[in-house]
Amino acid sequence: MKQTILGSAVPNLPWEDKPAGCRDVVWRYSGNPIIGWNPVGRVARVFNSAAIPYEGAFVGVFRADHRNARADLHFGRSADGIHWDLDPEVIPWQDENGRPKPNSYGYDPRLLKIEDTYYILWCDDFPGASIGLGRTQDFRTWIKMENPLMPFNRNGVLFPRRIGGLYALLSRPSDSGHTPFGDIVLSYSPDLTYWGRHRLVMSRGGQGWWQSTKIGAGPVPIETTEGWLLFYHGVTTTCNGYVYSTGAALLDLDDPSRVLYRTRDYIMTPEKEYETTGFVPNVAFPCAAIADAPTGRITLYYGAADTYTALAFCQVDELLDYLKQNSEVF
Ligand code: M1P
Repeated sequence: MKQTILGSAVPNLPWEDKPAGCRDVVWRYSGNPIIGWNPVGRVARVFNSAAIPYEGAFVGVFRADHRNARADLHFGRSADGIHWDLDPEVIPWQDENGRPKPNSYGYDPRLLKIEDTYYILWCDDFPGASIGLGRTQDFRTWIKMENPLMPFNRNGVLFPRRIGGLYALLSRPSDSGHTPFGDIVLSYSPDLTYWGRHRLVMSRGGQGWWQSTKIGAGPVPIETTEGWLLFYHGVTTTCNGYVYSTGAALLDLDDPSRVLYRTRDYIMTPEKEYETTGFVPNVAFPCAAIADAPTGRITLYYGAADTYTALAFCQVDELLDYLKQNSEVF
């Protein structure tokens, strides 16, 4: 069998086959949501969170909205990627000199490994929304690094390897509120501190209204033989507020500001009750994707209605075929 995903095997990937008769290219886990209301301590809701394989099991960095409605980041572990043991305390960030450097707030984390270090990106308070960046070697000592970009900005997502010798970062310049605009931009850095060579990757809009208001990168891009597979959120504005759906795109491997394909239609939109009903209705917001390279299986972790954590699945070859046949690049 040809291997499309350039990555590792994850033999214990959480997975469920596509249900008979399902016509969608992405399908949901029948046990959703995997994290419900009030999972631990002061934490009321856990959603828009990130997980990766680690030492034969899984670890995650979770967006946890506390009972005072403020968001921060918590660490968690899981044997199977489905049942999570969340730390009741927030991640204890420190600066480069070991002094405590707590977040004012933190949300929408992404988690990845580059070379021998694990990196966490999140929406940080600069003041005002900006990209936060931190690192850890062991998920015990957490070092907060320089903010990569000036405020306001959200949805920072690093590529899992250097491209042309440089670190590459997707972000979505924004304002400080519930931003009514947003496109995906690429920036490069030689050292994770100084960023430049900014390029527009994708804009909101197109024929489909589902991504007419704003778009933002989702999980860390997956390297495939055909390009970087990027899941992203697309937002439309209705008379009752924003609706967050999920799309996918394929970016050029050497120059990821070049969009090769981009889904014309959403691949997932709020349909299930746990997506349409909650603290913020009508949100399906992916922040992590774990791929099992030999089988081409991809498991998405997404936040539902700013309340729940949920799983969805797809097969890389099927998704790439779908992308090629149902693409709109503008
Ligand atoms: O409430 C919906 C989403 O709103 C914001 O998303 P974005 O800034 O990308 O548009 C974030 O607060 C996100 O966490 C939330 O799910």
